[in-house]
Amino acid sequence: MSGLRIDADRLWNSLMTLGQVGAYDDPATGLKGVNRLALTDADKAGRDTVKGWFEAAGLEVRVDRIGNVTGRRPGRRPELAPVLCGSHIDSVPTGGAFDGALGVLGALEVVRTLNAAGVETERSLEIAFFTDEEGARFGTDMLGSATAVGRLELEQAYGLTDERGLTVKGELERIGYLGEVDPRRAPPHAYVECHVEQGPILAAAGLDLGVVTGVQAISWQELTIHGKSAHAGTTPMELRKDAGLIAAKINVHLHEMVASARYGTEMRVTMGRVSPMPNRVNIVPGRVVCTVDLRNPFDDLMEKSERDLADFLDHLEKTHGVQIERRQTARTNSVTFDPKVVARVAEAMDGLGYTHREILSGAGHDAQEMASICPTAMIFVPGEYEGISHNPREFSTPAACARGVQTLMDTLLGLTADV
Ligand code: HGY
Ligand code: MN
Ligand code: MN
Repeated sequence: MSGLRIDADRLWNSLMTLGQVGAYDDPATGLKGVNRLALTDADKAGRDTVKGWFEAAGLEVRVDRIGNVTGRRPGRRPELAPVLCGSHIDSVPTGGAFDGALGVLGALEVVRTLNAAGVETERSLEIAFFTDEEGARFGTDMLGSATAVGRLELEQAYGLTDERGLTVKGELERIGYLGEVDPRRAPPHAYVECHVEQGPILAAAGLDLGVVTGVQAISWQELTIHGKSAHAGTTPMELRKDAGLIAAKINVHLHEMVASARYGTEMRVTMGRVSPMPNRVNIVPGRVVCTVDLRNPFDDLMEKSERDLADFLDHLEKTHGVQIERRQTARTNSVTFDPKVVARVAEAMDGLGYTHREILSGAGHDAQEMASICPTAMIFVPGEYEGISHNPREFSTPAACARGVQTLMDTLLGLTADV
């Protein structure tokens, strides 16, 4: 245990202040939600706010060519690889104040605490927020961190477009975050990320925190179903090529795959976006764009489920006379975090007297990208209301957030002392 204590109120104030940036009145919940969709004006406002806090904390701030922002707190041994921590501040359109923000502002709170105590670390400490972790606007998740580790090529990332055809590069330029630093970063000594669990497990178990051992596999596809638009009243059923019916059949098949448990009992499926055209009451939809999000802790079962889906799409094309375009927009295998860093997170929690358990992450995180270039681990903070997330109801208590960030600090202090 370091003996240094973070300032829980200062952390909470930062979280609530950032939570006001991109805030909106959510009609579905009657709550204030957060909409800081990547590279929008709201994201820019959030970036400007947090970058200003990085600078006020005396950090050497750099913006790279994909818009990742990193603040460096030099240590006594600048020649050694730094320890990195952070997360993201972009959100889904119906987000809460904690997803991503806790990891970035928790890292900032560690810096603020070290500054106030006049503590100099051996290794430098770097804190970062990565561009478009959510993938909710440009279609692929962990965009900034995947570019930083080389899983995505910069030019490929630049060319991604949103539903209005605006490109990542154009939007980075528009909001003033098209930096000049090469995003491919040298491997840090280690990377640690604090994040809300976004699920019910820790709260249900009455535990203080989670020690994250890894992330499950993720597969995102965008399907464009080409049928034939036609009059809803005059077109006999047997003459229709109803793209809406095909999308529904696909969704039912996805849930049948889960119910059959033939790809394991932990497979998760989501058809999050369904956009029919012409989208009018009296026209059979001639085209539907829909998305398929598959998750599975086991890579082999994920691959089998993807093949199952592909075969079913082929079957629909043959039996319904439609054409289904398929575009893989995100694909990551499961990731196992470094056991030694995972152990140091657990030791920090034990030293602080926090209860915890190991847990696999159901959500994707920047940490899964960093794990490909350096020893990595995560800290999960339990959420209220069954850990709901990607919903304005997302909430973790001040005490829970403080426990997560205190653990982050103790873990980082240990790692920066590795020489
Ligand atoms: O989709 C995810 O798992 C993450 O929230 N981007
Ligand atoms: Mn997140
Ligand atoms: Mn998220």
